[in-house]
Amino acid sequence: MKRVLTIQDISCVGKCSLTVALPIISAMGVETAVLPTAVLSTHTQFSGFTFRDLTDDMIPIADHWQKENLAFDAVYTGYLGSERQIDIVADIFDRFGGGETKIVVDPAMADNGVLYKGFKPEFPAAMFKLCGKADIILPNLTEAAFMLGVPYPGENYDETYIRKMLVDLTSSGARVSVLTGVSFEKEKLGVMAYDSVTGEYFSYFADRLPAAFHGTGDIFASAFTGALSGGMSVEDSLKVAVDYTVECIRVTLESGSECWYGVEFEKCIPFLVKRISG
Ligand code: PXL
Repeated sequence: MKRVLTIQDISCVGKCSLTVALPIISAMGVETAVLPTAVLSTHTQFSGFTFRDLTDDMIPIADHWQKENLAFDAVYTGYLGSERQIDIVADIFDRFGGGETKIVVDPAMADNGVLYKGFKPEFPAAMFKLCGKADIILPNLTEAAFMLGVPYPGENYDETYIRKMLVDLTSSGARVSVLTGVSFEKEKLGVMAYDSVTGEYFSYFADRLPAAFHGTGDIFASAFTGALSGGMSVEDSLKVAVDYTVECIRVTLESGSECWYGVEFEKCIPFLVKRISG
């Protein structure tokens, strides 16, 4: 059985990070080991959340795994709370990466042109350095702009701009860069990717639905990692992740839930399982 290690926080309520990665990757038939970086009462879009930092536990946990000779088919990181955590994660990549192990970094730290609450302006540069250790990185346009030190383009970009951004993202050292939330036509939304070894671009779009929900980046990255570590190509894994994310948004829109809370990804797990076995 394939085994993924995912390193991110537990936001107890709020459908993101580990509460999304665990069920989604497990449902895809891949064992999901976790390294929780912090426990928050909710994600940081709520006000008044509690925050228990677990940074000091990360190295002893990794030490134990090494003693036990544990290995992972993929290591996938999401939201990380501090530059110190980034340094520890870089060390964990060195210890458990290499060989066939795929490293996936979702630099979850910003959206809609702004950094999430609590991140200092220096944080994106540290995250960009971590991206250099990854096989595949999955930023949205906001995260990419922050890491490259360029203005957030909003919706004012074309394919040439995105291609350049993708190439610039691989200057970190990451082999494959993927930009999420890309749109070249009003009715379509999807992803574009660049493989710096083959020089090839890849894109995949779905119909744009009339709402944006919090947490869809984590759903996308989790489905992508589950598909990839299950043996699919990067391109097929991106298609699975786009299709699943769109299905989650469609079902949530139908049920009339609030956009800020998150999508009803649980209802769409049967779709995901069928999608990867079809
Ligand atoms: O990736 C979303 C996310 C994860 N974890 C925490 C967050 C957020 C987004 O706001 O606050 C703690």
